[in-house]
Amino acid sequence: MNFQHIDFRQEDKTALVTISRAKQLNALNSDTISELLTAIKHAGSDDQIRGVLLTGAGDKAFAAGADIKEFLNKTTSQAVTLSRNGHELMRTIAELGKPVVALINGFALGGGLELALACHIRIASSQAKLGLPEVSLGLIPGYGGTQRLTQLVGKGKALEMMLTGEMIDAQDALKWGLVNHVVPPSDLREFAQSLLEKMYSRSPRAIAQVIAVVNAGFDQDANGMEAEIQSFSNCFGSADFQEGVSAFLEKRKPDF
Ligand code: DAK
Repeated sequence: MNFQHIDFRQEDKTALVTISRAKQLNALNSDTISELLTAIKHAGSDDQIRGVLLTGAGDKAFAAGADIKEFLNKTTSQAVTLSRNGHELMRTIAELGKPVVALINGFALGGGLELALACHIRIASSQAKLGLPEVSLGLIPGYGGTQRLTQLVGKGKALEMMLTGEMIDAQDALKWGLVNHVVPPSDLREFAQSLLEKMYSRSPRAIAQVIAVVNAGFDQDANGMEAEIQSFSNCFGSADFQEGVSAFLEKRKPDF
């Protein structure tokens, strides 16, 4: 797939999506958001792809936020379109039935951190710096950050980050539960890929169901426990369940 602001590469079962605006610290302008949305939707609909790695080009930034320079030229109606696309991107990632892993290779600030928060798993390089500095621009996080950060780290730490606008380092992010793992910068890709490989050996159908049911628990219009009951029972009719149980009984690895 050809894009101007991102790089999309499929390597075996993995889609590697890289925001490629390194000079602007991978700041998210509206075209980048549209391209990311197209790429993620494609990854979701292509059966050959079983997982997504999302990162930023260069060694300095994952994404240093929404493109502040673009804010100045936007009319109100353009801002509405930007807002809708951004929200759709975050929702599409969060609801994708395949694992999406953010490789936080540097600054993840503002909308950039919100993008990482929408992913299912976050792996940070030991050099990464994370923050929601919107209050210093007279803004608040607008791509779900107020909610998703609070879900991950709890109200106290989330408020501290959002009210001070200060960055935290990767070790604090790990301690607070904001990232799953911290690794040396050179190990980021390999570590994330090995995590994905474990998931590829499991039932893709069950993986999609886990993501959906966990999300249901955070959706005020849904009932997470009821979603689990439905989803769990639906697994019994699936070919993946037949294969998983047969493989166990036949003492072999399942072939999903
Ligand atoms: N936007 C545009 N350009 C950016 C940028 C950004 N967010 N961050 C960095 N750059 C550009 C710099 O302007 C500079 O470009 P030139 O001057 O060379 O042309 C280049 O990237 C390198 O940056 P620095 O020279 O500043 O690099 P340093 O190492 O000195 O500093 C830094 C790195 C990350 C500390 C610094 O660049 C910085 O503070 N960046 C801004 C961080 C920030 O405030 N991010 C935005 C947060 S607000 C919405 C929903 C959500 C949002 C918006 C709308 N709706 C619902 C509509 C989200 C808002 C945000 O993300």
